[in-house]
Amino acid sequence: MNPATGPIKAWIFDLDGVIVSTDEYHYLGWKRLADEEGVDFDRHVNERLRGVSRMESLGILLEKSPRAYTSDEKTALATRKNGYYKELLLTRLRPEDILPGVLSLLRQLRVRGIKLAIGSSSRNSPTILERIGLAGYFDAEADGNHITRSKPDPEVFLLAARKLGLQPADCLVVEDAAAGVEAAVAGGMPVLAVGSAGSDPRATLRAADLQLVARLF
Ligand code: B16
Ligand code: MG
Repeated sequence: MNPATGPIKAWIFDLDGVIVSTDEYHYLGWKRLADEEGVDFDRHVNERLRGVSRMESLGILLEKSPRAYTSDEKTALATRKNGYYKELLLTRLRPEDILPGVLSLLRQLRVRGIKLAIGSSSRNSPTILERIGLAGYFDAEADGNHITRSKPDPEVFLLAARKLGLQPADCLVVEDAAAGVEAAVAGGMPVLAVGSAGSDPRATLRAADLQLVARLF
């Protein structure tokens, strides 16, 4: 059977903005850094950071910086923001923060024998899964610690498929970011776009949120 027309055998979930709203904590961390450095930063610019790596996010934030930074200074800035972000993860993040519909959807997919994986750009992915009570839940995890090229490169999703032992075309990616939708398409994978990417024309399927998707089962 042509894998591109065969049944979907796995769902690969982006983490931030799909499983849990850590995107708000990223925003607060970057906003604190930007304010301290005197850089204009708002939620509109923050939308461009969805799904892209920590250093690429910093590069976008510094586009409006009044001064230039050396490479060492940039590394220090990214480390500082990550400290602010981790502080929020460790003090605020709870299992109750899992987005509506997610647990119901995961359970229903499991019952149907569908494999489940994480495909996230975040190096904090293991901490986040631990905090929300989903450590060890997924059949495979691929995150920012395992890759060299961030979304929109497909590396993280291709790695997740490989860890599952499946062809990319047999895995449905679930994404909330334009960079993630682009990555899935580049990897030859069907993609369900939700949330901020919910109207992305490149997506195979689109939905406002996973609560709606869970109700389809
Ligand atoms: P970290 P995802 C991404 O997670 C975030 O959307 C993005 O805003 C962040 O810059 C990136 O992870 C790296 O995160 O600084 O924790 O390594 O959406 O791919 O799950
Ligand atoms: Mg995301």
